[in-house]
Order: sequence, then structure tokens, then C-alpha cells
Amino acid sequence: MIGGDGIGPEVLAEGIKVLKTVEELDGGLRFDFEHFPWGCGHYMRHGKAMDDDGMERLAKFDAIYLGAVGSPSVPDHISLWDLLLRIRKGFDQYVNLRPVKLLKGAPCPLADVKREDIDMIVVRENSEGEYAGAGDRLFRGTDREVVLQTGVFSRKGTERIIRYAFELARRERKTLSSISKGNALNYSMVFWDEVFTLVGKEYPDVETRSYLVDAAAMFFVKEPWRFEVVVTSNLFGDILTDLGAAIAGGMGLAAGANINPERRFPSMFEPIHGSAPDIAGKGIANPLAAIWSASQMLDFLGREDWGKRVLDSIESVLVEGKTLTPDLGGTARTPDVGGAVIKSLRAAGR
Ligand code: GGG
Repeated sequence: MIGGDGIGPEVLAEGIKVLKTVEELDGGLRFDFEHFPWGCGHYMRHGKAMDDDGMERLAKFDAIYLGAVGSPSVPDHISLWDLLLRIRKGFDQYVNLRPVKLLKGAPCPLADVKREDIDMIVVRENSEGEYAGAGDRLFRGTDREVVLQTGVFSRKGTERIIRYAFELARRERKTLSSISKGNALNYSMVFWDEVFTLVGKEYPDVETRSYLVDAAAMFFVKEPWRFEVVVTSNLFGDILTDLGAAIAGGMGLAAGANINPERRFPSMFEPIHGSAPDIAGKGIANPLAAIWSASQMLDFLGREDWGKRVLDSIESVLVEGKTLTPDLGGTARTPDVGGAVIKSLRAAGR
């Protein structure tokens, strides 16, 4: 576990308690946690967000549980690249799975939308694209200054994420929507659309749709029922899933899994929110996204039974509505919410 910065350690602590409860109730499952004190504090002390041998040490684990990265004391591009993106790329976690599902009891700002209308899974490309880190900054500080940020879309990288999404859609018997921007991004997204069509020929049983990202953003708000499985690029996925969080209860309920499907490396589970320095240390951060990401971890580790029970317990806490943090209109504190999920898990029994 890497608590990271700001509210990261606070919300992760509740996820750990939930996993410990699962361990106890199951009787067979066992979790051994090792804590890594990495993040911006480490960067301020040592000039790096993780130890030099950090990736080697992490490689031995089955899964990584991450809190949040970012602090006003460290430039955001350093904190992101030195920890979160380093792990995603170093462990080839090329699939980022982000559910956008309106749980019962969760608030929704949209009018005329039924709860079951918001139930999609976004498959975000997580290893290259707009976040490849390719570019340059020339003639810095002069009037000739030129800045390049290059999107990188390899055939292998594009095919594998699209194929993963098709497999998921086939398994779940859902439609698959590809979100791109082929009209303006006349190299990368034209290529993306071509690969989507090509791979799609192998999946005649999967119904597909293609959207431009601007239209997709509008439909997320106006007609979210259009989307079931969604596949998109790194940047578009990052942005659209914050929009997804906004229509499905807020950032406090948005979970993400960074997956290496071949299991050559550990996968990583995180709430998608950042470190929220404005509320860090106040004990009011919502831990439900972190707990939901623990449920994704249980799914990935082959215990979908417990993954579902943890998610059901989150939903019970929302439906009951008595133990919610301020972002959801309540007055509860972070550990109270973790405690309420545990109580619900215990009540449901083994
Ligand atoms: N929970 C991890 C975290 O702090 N994420 C903040 C963030 O900026 N993430 C960018 C991304 O998901 O690519």
C-alpha cells in the first residue's frame, strides 16, 4: 500500500480495514500488507517520490493499493510522473478500468435520468497516447519558445486496449462505444478509428458505436444510457471519467483499477480522486471510492464473491444515508463511513 499524499492515507486506511474484515469473515483469504511511505513528503526529503529500488520491491506483490498523489509543495507533473505514472508504465498496466455506475442512494445531478441509466465501464488506455511523455521544450523563456507534447499511438498499444474492451463487451453481452476525435486529430484518432473497425471484424456479435469525444461528453450528461462498455484514449478517459464521477455520486465514489491483464506485473487499485489538500487531515474525506477500488482488487484476485459483497455494502451505507461524509451531504467522519461499510459486511455474514 502506498497511501501517498493528502487524503490518500486516510481513505486507504478504511479500505484496509474493510479488507481485514473480509479476511476475517472468509476464514481462508489472507492479506499481508506492506506500507511504502512514498509520495510528495518523500520527494521533499529525498528528491524522489519513491526509493530507487521501488519498482523492484513492488514487483513482488500481487497487487498495489494506492491512495492519492499531489501536494502544493511539489509541481504536479513531478508528483504524477515520479509515482503514479511510473508505476502504471513500469508495470505495463495498460488497462484502466473505471466503473461509472449510479449506486442506489448516491446523489445524481441529472434530471429525468433513472438510476439504471447510468451503468457503464470505461476502459481507458493507460500506457501511451497523450500521456506518453514524449515532447520537448525548446528556446525556453525566449520569444522563440516552442513546446511539443506528442501523442503516441502504437499499433500494439491501440490494438490491445481495443481488443480488451471487445472481450469485456462480449463476456458481459454489452454494447461497446469507442470515443475518439478523428475529425480534428487527423493522424492519431483516424488510426484509432481504423483499428477499432479492424478489431471489430473479429467480434461480429458485439454491437458497436463510435463517438467524437465532444459529442460523447454531451451524451454522458444528456443520455448516459447510450453507454455500456466504453473504450477511449488516455487523456479522453481521464477527463470523461471525472465527468462520469460527477453524474454518479461525485469523486468520493469513483474507483479505478490499473490492470496488467497478463499478470506479469502487479496491478494497482486506487480511488480516481486526487489528494484534496484542502480537506487533508480534517477526517472528512469520503473513503467509499477507496473501498470500491478494494472491491475491484478482490474481483481481480479472483474473489468476485467478496468484490460484490463489498460493493453491496457500500450501496447499503448509501441507501441508509445515515453515515455519509460532507461531500454526500452528511456529517460523518472518514472512519465512521469505513465502520458503516464493515458493519454492513458483517450483517450480511459469510
Ligand atoms: N488516486 C490517484 C491520484 O491521486 N490521481 C490523481 C490524478 O491526477 N490522476 C491522473 C490520472 O489518473 O491519470
